[in-house]
Amino acid sequence: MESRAAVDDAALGREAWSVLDANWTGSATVPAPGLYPHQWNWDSTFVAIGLARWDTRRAGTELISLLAGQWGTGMVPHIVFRPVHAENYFPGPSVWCSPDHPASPNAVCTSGLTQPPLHALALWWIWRHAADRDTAVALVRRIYPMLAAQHDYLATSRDLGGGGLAAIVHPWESGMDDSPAWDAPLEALPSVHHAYRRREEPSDRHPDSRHDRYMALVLGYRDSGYDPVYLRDEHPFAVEDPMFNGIWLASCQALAELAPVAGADAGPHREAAERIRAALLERLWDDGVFRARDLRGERLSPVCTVGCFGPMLDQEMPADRVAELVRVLESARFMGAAGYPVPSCEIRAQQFDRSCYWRGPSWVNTNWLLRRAAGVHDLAGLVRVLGSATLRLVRQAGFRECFDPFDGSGRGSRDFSWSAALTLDLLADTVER
Ligand code: 2M8
Repeated sequence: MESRAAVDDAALGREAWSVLDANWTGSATVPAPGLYPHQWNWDSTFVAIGLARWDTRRAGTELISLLAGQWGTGMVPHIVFRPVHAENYFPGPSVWCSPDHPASPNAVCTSGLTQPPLHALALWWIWRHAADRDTAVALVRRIYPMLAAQHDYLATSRDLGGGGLAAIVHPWESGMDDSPAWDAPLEALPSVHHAYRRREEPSDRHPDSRHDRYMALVLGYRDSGYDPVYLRDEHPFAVEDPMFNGIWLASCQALAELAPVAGADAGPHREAAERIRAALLERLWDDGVFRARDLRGERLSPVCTVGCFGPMLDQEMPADRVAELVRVLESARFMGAAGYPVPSCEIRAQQFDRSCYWRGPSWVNTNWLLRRAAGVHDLAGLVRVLGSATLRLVRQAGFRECFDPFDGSGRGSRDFSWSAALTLDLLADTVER
C-alpha cells in the first residue's frame, strides 16, 4: 500500500477539486494528464455526475462539450479529440478519419466508436441535484433532443441481434476494455499483425496485448465508411453487454422523467425501458447473473465480471432477480473475498488478475454505478459499504485509475478524473446524511 496522509472529508474534497481543475481544459475534463489527453465519453458523464451537486454550470459544460462531438446519426463518440494534442494518443484522428464521414461534426475530430450511454442518467443527476434550478432546466431543454437522437441511434443501428438490445462492436465501447468477457469473441477473430502500437502501453494491460485485434476492428469498421449494414452483416465483433444495456435502460428511465421538462412525451422512453428489460431477461440471464452474449459465436460469456450486475440499475428489475444478483455480488466470488470492492472479474475465475486492467482491479466508476443500483432497490447496507469502501480506497491510495481489490494499492494513472469527481459525489452524500 502506498502511504498517504489520512485526510478529513474537507481536505479530501479539496484534493478532488484540485485534480479536476488540473485536468480541466476550459470546456471539458480529460481523464488523466499524460495517458489520456482528450475528452472521453463516459469519463465525462462521471465527471458531470460528480460536479452535479456542486457546480451545475460546469457539469452542464462537460456534457455540452462532449455532445459537440455527436454525429448526425445520433452516435456520441468515445473520444472527442483536442487538436492541440491530436496525435499524442494512439489511435488518434489520423486513424479514425472522422471528417471523411458526412455525418461527423464539422468543428471537432472524433473516434468512430461509442461508449456506455450514461448521458441521460448524468443529465437527470444534474437536474435532480442542482442548486441552480434555472440553469438545470435550461440544460435539460438544450440536451434532451440530442439524447433522444442518441437513444434512437442505439435502437436502430445497434440492435445487431434483432432482440432489442444494443451491441458493442469493439471492447473499447464497453469502457471495460480488457475484461475477460471479450476474450472468446476476440480469440475467434483472425490473427492479424499491425506494425504500430501505442507508444505508452502501460505495463498493467493485458500481457499478450490484444491491440492488433483492436486495431483490425477499428480499421474494418472505418473502411466500411462506419456503415451500420456492415456492422450488422459483416463486422466480426458484436456483443450484447449487460453493463452497456443496463446503463441504457437506466438512461431511458431518466429520459422519461426529463421528457416533460423538455416538453416531450415520456411514453416512448418508458416503452423502450420495458423492451430492454424484457430482452435482458430473455437473452442475457443465466445461472443467477446477466452474461455478455457474443452474437457471432452465439454463446454467453462463461466468465462473470462486474458488468454482469449492470441491469441492477433498472428500478423495475424484478425483486427475485435483484436478490440473486446481490447474493452473487456479496459472495466470495466478488465482494466477500475482496478487501476493497468491487473486483472487475470474479475472484475464482481463471482469468482473474488482481493487477491487470479490467481483469481484477476495483474501479471507482463501477463502484459508483453499483452503489446507485443498490440505492434504487433500497439496499441501504450495500449502499453504505460501497460508499465507505470507495472513500477508503481514495483516502489511502489517492485518485488512482483503479485499485488492487485485496490490498487497495493504486494502479494505472494518477490524478484520475472520474475517481476525483465521484469522490465529490460520495462526500456530498455523506454530508447530506
Ligand atoms: C480506457 O480506455 C481507453 C480506450 O478508450 C484506453 O485504454 O486507451 C478505459 O478504462 C475506458 O473505460 C476509459 O474511458 C478510458 C479513458 O479513461 O481509458
